[in-house]
Order: sequence, then structure tokens, then C-alpha cells
Amino acid sequence: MREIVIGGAQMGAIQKADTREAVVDRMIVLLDQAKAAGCDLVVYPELALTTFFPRWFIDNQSEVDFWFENEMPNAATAPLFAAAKKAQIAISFGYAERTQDGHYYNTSVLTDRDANIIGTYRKVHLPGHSEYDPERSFQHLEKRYFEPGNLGFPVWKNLNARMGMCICNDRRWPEVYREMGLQGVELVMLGYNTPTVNSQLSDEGIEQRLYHSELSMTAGAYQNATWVVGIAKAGLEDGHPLMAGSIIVDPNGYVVARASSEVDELVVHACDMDACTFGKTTIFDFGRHRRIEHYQRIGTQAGVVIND
Ligand code: ING
Repeated sequence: MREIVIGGAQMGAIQKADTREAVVDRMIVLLDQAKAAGCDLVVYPELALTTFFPRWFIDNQSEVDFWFENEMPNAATAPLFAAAKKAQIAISFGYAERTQDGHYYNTSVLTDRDANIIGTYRKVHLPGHSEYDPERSFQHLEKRYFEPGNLGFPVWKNLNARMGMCICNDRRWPEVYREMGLQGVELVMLGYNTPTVNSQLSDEGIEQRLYHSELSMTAGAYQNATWVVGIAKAGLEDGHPLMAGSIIVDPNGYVVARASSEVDELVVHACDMDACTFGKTTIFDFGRHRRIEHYQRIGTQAGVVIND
């Protein structure tokens, strides 16, 4: 049995006016709870250090840059890395990354127990739009502020397991899980910031959005015989609601832990990585069952092509 006790550190709202330092203090409180619960790993949300700023139209680059981190760790996050090292807990969390050569990504990092960053992922599937859209009840400008990730979907060995990351909208695309599944992934960690309201379909209730989020993650887990941990930043950010719905999903697609609030909340489950083995060696033994000679479109075609 290769058990990893995983803590899903759901975070409540982060207001525009909240400082990085105040947010890191909240993350350390969740880490302390995880330590008390015997966690080996803690998963935080997407853009965990700031408010979900892509909801705002910003046309001044220095104002945009305010939301980005130029290095990681940095002065604001050093206390979190120090606390994780002291606790001997691996962590993953998302943040807005500005690279030294001036590229902008929606990024997440993964550390080992000594708070060394062993993995970086940059969000590939950027939802929303790049210009102000007056038709929307609020903006979702990820295509304006971030470039599509350039690292693909790597998988790393950490805590004696094969782990990968994706971010938010990535969880809705089966290709994401399969790219990691084909590397033998046993744990997919992801954070999300999902508006409770659909800016283009005002009568879409939260129930459907929660259902689609859970459906995406449970399907990804089952169809790739992997654990999936999906952790929300939730709550009301400057009047804009983000949904919760944080869950831990086992390799059979069952939800084994679920947040019950929309605030800072730790959900914990002891995840046996060996629970992936049966699925990977029987129904989802990819090498034995997949017929790649019929899958050309998935890797060569972005949109629909109608041939009739
Ligand atoms: N947020 C949302 C997400 O994919 C979204 C955007 C919501 C797309 C609902 C489609 C439907 O969860 C981010 N940050 O990707």
C-alpha cells in the first residue's frame, strides 16, 4: 500500500484589497490543520495568492503586472514554503506567473516535502475572451492576461507516486487526463476559480455548474484509473460569487471527500496509490486496448470539420 494522506485546502474569497501576506497567513493556517490531520500533501486552488483578477478589464500593463509573481518562492510566499518544509508536507498551489523574459502564465507548482519546487505546470486551456465584452454580465479575460501554457502535461515522481497537475478549465477536457494517464499518472491535482454565475447564460443555476465540474473530474479519474483532487477558491469576491465543490475522487470515479462550505476548509483523505493498479492493468490497460490508428483527429484537428 502506498498511502498518501492528501489535504484539499479550499480557500474562501480573496478580495482585491487583500494582501499576499494576509492570504499566505490563511494558507499556513490550512497547512497547520493539515499537519494536525497527518497530511503528507496539501493541494491549494488556482490563483491562490490573489483575487480572480481576470474578471476585471485592465488596460494598463503595470496594473496587470501587480497581480503577477516575478519569482517563486518570493518574499510574500517564503513563510508558506518555510512552514511546509517544517511540517514536511508537499504542497501544490496556483498563482499568476510573469517569467524573467516577460511571459505571462496561469501557473501551478508542486513541491517535495522539503519545499523544493519539483514541478511547474502552466494552464493550457484558457477560457473566456481577450477583449472587453459588453454582452457579458462580468468579464472572464484569461485569454487577455495569460498565454497558453508551453509545458504540456508533465508527470513527476513525488512521495513515491506519479503526480501531475492541471488548472481549472483544463479539468473539462478529457485529453488533459489522458495525456497524463499515458504517463502512468496516479494523482492529478488541480485548483479552480469557477464563477457561480454563467456570464453568458444567467439562468444556468449553480447546480448544473457544480454537476459539470464533478462530472469532469470523476470521469477523468475513472477513465485513467487515477486519483483526482479538485480544489476551489470559493465565496464572494468583491461582489462576484465563485462556487465551491472541492472534492477528492478515487480511481474508480467515486467522490471520497467533499467540502461543505464556501470558505477556507480542509478536506482530507488517505489515498492509496496502489488503488490505481487494478484499473491500469485491466479495463484501462492502455497498451492492450487503445487503437491509436483510429485517433488521428484528436491530435491533429482543433475544431469540428464537417465532411458531409
Ligand atoms: N474558470 C471556469 C472553469 O472552467 C468556465 C470557466 C466556467 C468555463 C464554467 C466553462 C463553464 O471552471 C476558469 N478559471 O477556468
